[in-house]
Amino acid sequence: MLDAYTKVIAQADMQGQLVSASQIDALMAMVKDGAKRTDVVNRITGNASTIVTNAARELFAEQPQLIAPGGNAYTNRRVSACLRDMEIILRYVTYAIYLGDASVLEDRCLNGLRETYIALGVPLSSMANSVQKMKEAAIAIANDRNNIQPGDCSALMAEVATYFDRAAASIS
Ligand code: PEB
Repeated sequence: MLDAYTKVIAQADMQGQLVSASQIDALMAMVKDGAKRTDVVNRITGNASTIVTNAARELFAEQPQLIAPGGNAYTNRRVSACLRDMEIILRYVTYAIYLGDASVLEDRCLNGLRETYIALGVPLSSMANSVQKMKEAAIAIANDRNNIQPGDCSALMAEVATYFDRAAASIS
């Protein structure tokens, strides 16, 4: 499990090189924007249940067959497993955002998840769709311009999007 700092150091170490000036600049920029990163994580975490339930509601409205008899999310037990899965994925995405690196998301959440879903008969494209819906909601909340000091968050928002995209791609 790596973060943005240990990754740069581990790579340089493997190549027997010093960390380069441009890599240090990139890490310095990350430190400078650290408050934005923690704010984004805080906003997503604080709104996690809203993000998950709205995304699930939208998904089931678009694909009612999922919760109809014979659907993979039919019965309350399976709907709750579904909400729980979405919440787990969202939580690991917040870890990746905080660390500035996707390895924790990859290693502890996504690794083998696709195979698990195939074994359980969870429809992969629907699951990936639920992640995309969480992405839209999470970015809307994280990038909400009310009550924040105005600043440029475009790079960070693009980075946040990549973690959701990575999760969706690995299960589709
Ligand atoms: C992954 N999900 C389910 C299971 C596991 C995971 C291991 C089986 C065991 C259980 O039910 O608890 N667990 C989950 C995860 C991690 C983990 C992400 C990461 C570390 O440890 N079904 C649908 C929708 C979708 C869905 C598309 C959007 O039709 C999800 C929600 N996951 C779903 C459902 C089940 C499940 C299990 C319905 C229950 C399947 C079943 O019991 O038949």
